[in-house]
Amino acid sequence: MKEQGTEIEPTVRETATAIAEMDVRGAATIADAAAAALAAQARESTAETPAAFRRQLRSAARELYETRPTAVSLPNALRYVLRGMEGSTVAELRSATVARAEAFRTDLQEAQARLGRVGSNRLRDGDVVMTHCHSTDALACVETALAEGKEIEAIVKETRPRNQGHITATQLREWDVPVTLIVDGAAPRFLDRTDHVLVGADSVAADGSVVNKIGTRGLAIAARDAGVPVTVAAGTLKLHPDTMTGHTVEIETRDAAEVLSPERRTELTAAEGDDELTVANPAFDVTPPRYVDAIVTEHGQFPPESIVVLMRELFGETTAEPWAPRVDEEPTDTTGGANGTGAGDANPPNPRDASGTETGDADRN
Ligand code: RUB
Repeated sequence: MKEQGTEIEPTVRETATAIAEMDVRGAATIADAAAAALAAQARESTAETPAAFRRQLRSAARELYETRPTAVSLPNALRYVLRGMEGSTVAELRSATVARAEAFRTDLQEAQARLGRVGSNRLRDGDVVMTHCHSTDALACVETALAEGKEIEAIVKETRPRNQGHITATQLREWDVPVTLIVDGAAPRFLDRTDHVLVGADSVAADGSVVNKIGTRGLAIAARDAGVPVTVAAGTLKLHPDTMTGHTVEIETRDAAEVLSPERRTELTAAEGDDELTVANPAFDVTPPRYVDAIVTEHGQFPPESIVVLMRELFGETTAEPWAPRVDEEPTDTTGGANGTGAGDANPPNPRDASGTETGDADRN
């Protein structure tokens, strides 16, 4: 059933729920799912006018956008797809939007394969990599190295509270990589037999700061102390255009129950309803560029401090919320809905070509 008034297709709502509840997770996978959901919205829309069609697509984009705040791949994907929403009839708009979403998804896959080849160059036969969380970009580097005949071993941090390290361990075992699974606190102890720390990113700021799963920063600092290089595998979809104009990256805070179940909380505290035991559950942290050796993208590898050069090359002059109408777009309607007003033209941030503008910094959480 469609919800009255919004005309958002059920597929979009299902995808939004899956992202919010982390059934779909990881920056690249979220972007892919969001593009697929916009394609579904375009295909299934019963809009009778171009204005109604555009309004629905923007509402769908907003619904998807509001699921999780930290991975910039999500707004980047939405903006890219909406920018391809061109045409003067509903049929034209529909086919252009679907084609754009499909192109995005194909490009994303190709970009990850290219990134994997770049990242694999950093790995030698016999290397031991330490991973944190589950990153498809990081794993693409390992996959290519294996395909090139290199033997790779992995030390996999479990990554509390949601243990995404288990997903990484499963994938690596499918590829027959020897895996040692460790609790997060054991990482420094295992760094003396690690050749590379290899992690992904949810967002990369213009100053080269890397926003990734909570615990990445501590791992990178420990790795620097141990003399182990830190490689961040992050396709250009993870470059955060707004940080070029000084915006910070919002760090998602998740439910306390992920860390401490209500039952366990009751066991820990004598008093019923004791609110002096506070649980903090930030899902991501920011690793300053000085702890990162290289950011590996599908366009090559970069010292973090120079990622801004790539961002300037890829992005345009301004960005806008993904649902903002483009300046060259004819006015659609004035009846509300989710279409923004008067915002600038946002060039498309996708693995092939992207959008944005000057230096900034990520949140220092
Ligand atoms: C996932 C996470 C991953 C990045 C990169 O966090 O931090 O390292 O998203 O993943 P969560 P990828 O599980 O909370 O979404 O390389 O697959 O884009």
